[in-house]
Amino acid sequence: MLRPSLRRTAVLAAPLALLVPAVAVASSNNHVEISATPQPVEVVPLPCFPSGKLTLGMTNTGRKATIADMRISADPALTLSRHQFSSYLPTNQLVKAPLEITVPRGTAPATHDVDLSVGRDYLKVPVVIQPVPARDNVLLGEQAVASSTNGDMKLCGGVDGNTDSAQWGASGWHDATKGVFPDTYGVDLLQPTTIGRIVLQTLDSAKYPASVMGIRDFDVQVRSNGVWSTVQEFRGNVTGLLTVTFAPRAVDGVQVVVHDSNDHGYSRIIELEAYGN
Ligand SMILES: [Ca+2]
Repeated sequence: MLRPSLRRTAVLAAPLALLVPAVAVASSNNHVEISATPQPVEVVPLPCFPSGKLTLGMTNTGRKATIADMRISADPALTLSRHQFSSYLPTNQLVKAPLEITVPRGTAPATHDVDLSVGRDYLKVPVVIQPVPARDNVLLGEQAVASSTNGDMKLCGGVDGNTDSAQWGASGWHDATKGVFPDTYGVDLLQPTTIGRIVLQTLDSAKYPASVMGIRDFDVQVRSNGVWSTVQEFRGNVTGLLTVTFAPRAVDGVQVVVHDSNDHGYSRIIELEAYGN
């Protein structure tokens, strides 16, 4: 479908060149190479699962700098974070932009395409919708909920499976209300799930130890039938990795209520996990 229609556009562009020189120069002299990695890209139908991340690229292989517009479209089963990527393109320089692809929970495994086009140039990227993986950590990829999220951070960062404090910027969460507490971070579960152990990682790296940047005073809570109850309180904490165990119970939510952090600024959580035992 895409190929013939693009050819038609290319053929039509030639006569237009006489009428609209500015457009014609760009389309006849400039060739834009489109790239996308990885291929195929995999998507898991969970709200916070770390998947469906594509890096788009445009390289102007013509002799003159130009401005290019990449059009991005896909099967309606896929939700795209953008439908256009526009950029000034110097010659022979790769210009990149991220594209996030998500699918609703319950979407059946299948392969679809994302179609990328710049003028006459195009690229089809296969998107493989995976089955939801079996998970010991029942919070992994589920819907995160927070009192606020700092603009540089991702709400899903605390349930993305990445517990590495060194990758804090890419995979952690912190609130947006500096010096104002409490802050809450947690997960809504779709249905009651039995858990008996919660593992919490606050920021704790060589550069940013928990004793300086981690959360200090906080309550770990679970929700059953709409009511939150505290399973453990921490006060004066200076440790990065914390485990809370309790008599297993069915819960539909887990959260951490932070009353203070060691820098008295932000509440930083790298990962929140929950297990059956
Ligand atoms: Ca994380």
